[in-house]
Amino acid sequence: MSNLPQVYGKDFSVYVQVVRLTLAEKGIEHQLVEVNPFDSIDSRLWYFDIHPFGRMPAFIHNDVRLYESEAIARYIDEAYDGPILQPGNALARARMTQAISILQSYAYLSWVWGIYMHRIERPKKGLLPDKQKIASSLPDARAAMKALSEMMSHGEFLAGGDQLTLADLFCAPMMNCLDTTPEGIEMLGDHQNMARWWDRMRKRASVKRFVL
Ligand SMILES: N[C@@H](CCC(=O)N[C@@H](CS)C(=O)NCC(=O)O)C(=O)O
Repeated sequence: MSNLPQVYGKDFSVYVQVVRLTLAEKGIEHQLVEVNPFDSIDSRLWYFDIHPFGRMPAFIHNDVRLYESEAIARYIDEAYDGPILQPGNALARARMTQAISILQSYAYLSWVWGIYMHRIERPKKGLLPDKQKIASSLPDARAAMKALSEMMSHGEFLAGGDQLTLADLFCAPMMNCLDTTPEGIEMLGDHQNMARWWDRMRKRASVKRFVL
């Protein structure tokens, strides 16, 4: 039987991608156990024993069981060997946490659900984008982009330094959604350091394998 860490969810989920990126950057292989929270509840009742809210991702390795992507990512970084993905310095670590919080609280809803879903996913299903929803998402979407751009003004990575951190791994999957939309392309045009950051991130093996 495989002793690899198991990540529960679907490959398209940005939060599943965050956990897979974290494992990949640490140099750890894993098994994806497919479960789709958007399927009918009857087909996935078993999963509520693993994740009480039925969302993705969840993580199991030996007797360790976790859910919530930030908790999982921090655990992976601290419990396994490999490159360190959280700054040791208190201020840099707080800035990393601030960036992750911006991404979870403002960027996820506006970039992914407010803009990307309406510009890209709904039209794929033959549905019209809700232009009202896109318009009402733009203030948070732009504010999140500006805040991250300012935080990165002194470094190559989002926590503001020259070290890849979990903040970059939270941002890459969300940016991958946003940059396929006209609104995202315009925002990246206004924040060239974020555009350069995304160009660099897209070249990483982990991002090519689990996000693009
Ligand atoms: N705070 C959770 C968020 C997880 C989350 O919302 N995942 C989405 C997919 S990216 C999901 O499972 N959605 C299913 C639903 O909304 O029912 C985490 O960080 O793990």
